[in-house]
Amino acid sequence: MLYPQNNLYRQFIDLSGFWEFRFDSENKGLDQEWARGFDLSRPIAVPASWNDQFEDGRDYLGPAWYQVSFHLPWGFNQKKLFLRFNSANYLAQVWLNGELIGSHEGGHLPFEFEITDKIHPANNLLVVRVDGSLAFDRVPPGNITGDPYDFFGSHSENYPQTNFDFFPYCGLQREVLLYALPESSIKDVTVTTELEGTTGIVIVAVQIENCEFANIILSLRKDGQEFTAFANRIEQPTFVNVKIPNADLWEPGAPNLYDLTLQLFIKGELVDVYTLPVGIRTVKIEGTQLLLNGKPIYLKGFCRHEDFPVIGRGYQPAVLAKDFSLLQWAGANSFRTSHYPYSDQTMQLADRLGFLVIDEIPAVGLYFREDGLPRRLELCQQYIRELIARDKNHASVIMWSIANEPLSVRAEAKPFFRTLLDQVKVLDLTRLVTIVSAVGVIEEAFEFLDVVCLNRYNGWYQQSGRIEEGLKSLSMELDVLYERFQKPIILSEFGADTIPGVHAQPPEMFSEEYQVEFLTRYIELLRSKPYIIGEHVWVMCDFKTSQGTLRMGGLNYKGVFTRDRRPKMAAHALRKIWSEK
Ligand code: GCB
Repeated sequence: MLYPQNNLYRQFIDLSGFWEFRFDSENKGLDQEWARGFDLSRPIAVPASWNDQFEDGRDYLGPAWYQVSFHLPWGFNQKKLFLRFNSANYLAQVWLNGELIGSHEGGHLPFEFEITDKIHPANNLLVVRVDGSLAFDRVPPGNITGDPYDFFGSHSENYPQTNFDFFPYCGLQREVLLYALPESSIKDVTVTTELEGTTGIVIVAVQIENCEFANIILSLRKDGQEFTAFANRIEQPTFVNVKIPNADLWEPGAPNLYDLTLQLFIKGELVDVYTLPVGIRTVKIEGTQLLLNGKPIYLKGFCRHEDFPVIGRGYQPAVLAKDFSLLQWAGANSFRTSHYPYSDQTMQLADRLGFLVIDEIPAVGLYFREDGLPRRLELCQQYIRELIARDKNHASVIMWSIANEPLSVRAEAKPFFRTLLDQVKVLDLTRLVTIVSAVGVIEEAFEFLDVVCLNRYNGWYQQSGRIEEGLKSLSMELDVLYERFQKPIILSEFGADTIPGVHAQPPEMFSEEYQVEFLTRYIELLRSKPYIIGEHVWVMCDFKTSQGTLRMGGLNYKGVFTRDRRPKMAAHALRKIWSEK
């Protein structure tokens, strides 16, 4: 799935701005045909979650309706036209000029529809119904009766009743794009890279739409150097290899990118061009080491959330720029997209600025009671398909995470994850796969994985106030885990809620000193274990979640930065550690 771009052959426009909006709390919009246009609307900003834009909207989870009108821009005539939604949470149905053009389930991943035959030159009406309700058979799930979390402690009294710890923000949270392609076009490109000594090998698989025979010219450019290759026959896909002697490799600290340009010719005429950045790098596990370009690398960084006041989970370029500059300032080299795929732009910046990413599908809070299990499996399979289609060409992505903290103590979990893992390996053999677990040694599905990820809060939820004691049991647990599975381990979450400005000596829970002590002591322990390949602190910034007794003001305060991106004492402590080693 190629991100739309503007050049002489392709165009896109962003339909972001103020749209018209209406809540549908009585669920009467479908019967009353709001799909043809509705009244009594109010203006809403797109992209952004709807929840924090209105006084009466925070806890309303859907359904709700959006509409906007637009004209076909100059230059879009005589082309194939598509509408692309970069994400809508959770269930979207889309009508253009009164006609249903499609629907999509699941937030955080893009979907698109061809509209060539449905669009008018002027006054098009686009209507979208978005339903963000929480339900037991959705992924991630919510409003589950009984207590699926009796293993960890209950989320069931939280409001809204999510099965996960972040606010279930809803709406058109990323941009909606209208884009145009030529009649025959480059439909998809898959780039993988290998190394032979110092020679980089770039393997490009090209899918062409609507032409039997064509020629492709492919060029890779960097710093005035150019490497070209040709393909004359079109098979689906067509493979083209380019060798780059003494290649400039991509890695944190040196995120070298080549510009890959594909040109599609039919009968000698140039009909389409697509350009994308390519980082040449390899990733693999050898013994207990994570190797990037054949050299061991240790992951230092954070889990994050897409979360900011007022915009909720909405895409906001300035917030993203700030977050990357804070990652750099702290000396991080990596992050995990906990607990759902982040915006396309996040991935583009990670490539450009040299961050390693563990890319996670929105499979958080999974549980394995029979009710709705086949449907949850199908949704996870859809998310894996969509995520790999979207992110497969990003050098930054080194690992796919297929779940966060599944309640996988039941036997059903093992075949469930075997199916997902096999699917990932069919779609992408070049990256690693993990599950981020809270159950640890009893997670039988670990045996299928490349890397074990473990979340731990000893000294916080357990051994509260006693970091030393917590670390002792963690140390033993890590050794047992390694002993059993013989795989490298990332401590993928560890952290302590911290109220900025609260101080205590000796350190006490919720104080800034306690967070410093907690994180630094954890890191000391992790660095003493040769099979540990990374440390990801929970969490980069404070973030909004459901209301509950553990979440003061509806916020998770484990941020090393506040929700408005100011450093707590721990941010300075991490910066010191991560800039030294
Ligand atoms: C976890 C979850 C994360 C929570 C965190 C916490 O294990 O993966 O979503 O926010 O703990 O703060 O409790």
